[in-house]
Amino acid sequence: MSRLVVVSNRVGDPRKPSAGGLAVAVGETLASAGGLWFGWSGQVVDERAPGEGELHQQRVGRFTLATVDLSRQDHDSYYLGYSNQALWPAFHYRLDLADFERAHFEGYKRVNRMFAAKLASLLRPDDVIWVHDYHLIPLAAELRMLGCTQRIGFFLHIPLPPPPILAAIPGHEGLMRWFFAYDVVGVQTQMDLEHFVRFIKDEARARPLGGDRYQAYERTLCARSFPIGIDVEEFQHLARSREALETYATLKEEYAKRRLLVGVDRLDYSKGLPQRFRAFRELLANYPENRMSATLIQIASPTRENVHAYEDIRHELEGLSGEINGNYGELDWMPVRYIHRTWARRRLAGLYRNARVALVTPLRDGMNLVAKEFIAVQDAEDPGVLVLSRFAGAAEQLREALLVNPYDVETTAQVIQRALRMPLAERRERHAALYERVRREDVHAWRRAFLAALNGEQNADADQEAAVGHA
Ligand code: GDG
Repeated sequence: MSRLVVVSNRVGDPRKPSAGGLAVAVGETLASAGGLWFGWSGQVVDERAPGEGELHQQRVGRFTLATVDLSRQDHDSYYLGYSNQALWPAFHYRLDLADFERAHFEGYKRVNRMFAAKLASLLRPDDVIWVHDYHLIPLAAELRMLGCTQRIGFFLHIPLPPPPILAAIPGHEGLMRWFFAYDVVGVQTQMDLEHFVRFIKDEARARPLGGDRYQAYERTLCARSFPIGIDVEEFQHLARSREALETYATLKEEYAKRRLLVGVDRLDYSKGLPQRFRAFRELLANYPENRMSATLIQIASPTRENVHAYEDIRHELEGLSGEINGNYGELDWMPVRYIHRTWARRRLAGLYRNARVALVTPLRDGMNLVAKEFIAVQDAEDPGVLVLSRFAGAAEQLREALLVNPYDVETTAQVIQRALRMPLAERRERHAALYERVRREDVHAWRRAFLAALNGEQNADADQEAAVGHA
């Protein structure tokens, strides 16, 4: 059986409860079948020269974690610079926020080259390599230049914008060549896939070979959508933990007479937080029955704080929550609880379960796992309502949520009002349909489908176990 090699910018120890979706998804496979997980160690070393990094290897159960440190210059150009100030905004349709500085682009290529060199030294001829996300698009091309002929797949966790936006990225022709070094390119949604296919046909003159196969630059790739899911059982297990139950009990008591709305996001401009706060303000202004009652708890966990655009959004949110609380708050009721800290994952589960309404209203999102986590832990007899942006990847699957256009603040407020007033029978019916899909299309189905495609299996159906990484 081939060995699975997973490559992602950050690696995680899947045994830790803080491990996120990817760690859980690939960790389970690696833990049972063995393999290698390769990525950045998370360490930045000031005295190191650009393009150099020390390789660390650690045995974790049956698999190996291999990580590389980054020099300060590499970290700033590859990670903060090109990945998060050029590709992240551009792929989230925000060319206005993108900074295509040449030096950052050079750093991005340099780090991918360095990662490829370190990784190549660890590879075996029959390995199957699964690369994750926008930080590492050139990795396969670099590996190919070193003579690697293994099957290599790429999964993009963020959205793939339409061709005119991609075409605005300087050097986008190079992006195409990088993609064609992979055997499989996976995206989150059908819409992302349509964008990708249009782009490779228009810009790389890719020739369709039938099915989901395309040929260009003397290579053939398979392009397909693989919507990522969550580990439903793992999250339900967290919801039964002591911390989750404590959080649930505390909130239940405190908000006995109120109606709780929740939002949980990394503090990122793609998540539509100012628009969400404005919609909530509109709700209080237009539907006064919600005053002294509706309370929005917004967890906005800090990320990438040293990127300028993130500072602006933080100030905007502090201003908006202060304004709403100032205008509507009473001695014994604060409409917005804005928490700019990371919460324990277990507590999140308790928070979701208390909420009458979840507001998942990104302006653009690859998938959005919070929407699925919320559905997974609702009480089926008395479930909360999901208000979901039509621009989240999750909206392609979660059709029974109340879908909104987050830019349309007034209509979003109307929809939130509808969610708050939704009769029990309708809540149950919608939840049952959503839960069924979240459970069926979970993270394990996602992993199996991707690995089956990467193994070149004809019928890469989610129900089939892949030969590689058979968990
Ligand atoms: C990328 C794509 C795609 C949030 N706050 C806290 C916390 N979280 C957890 C949530 C959830 C995860 O972080 C966020 O996942 P999302 O899917 O919402 O978004 P991104 O982080 O932007 O992830 C996205 C995803 O990749 C997977 O492919 O869906 O579109 O952008 O699990 O619960 N966790 C803890 N404390 C917090 O305060 N512990």
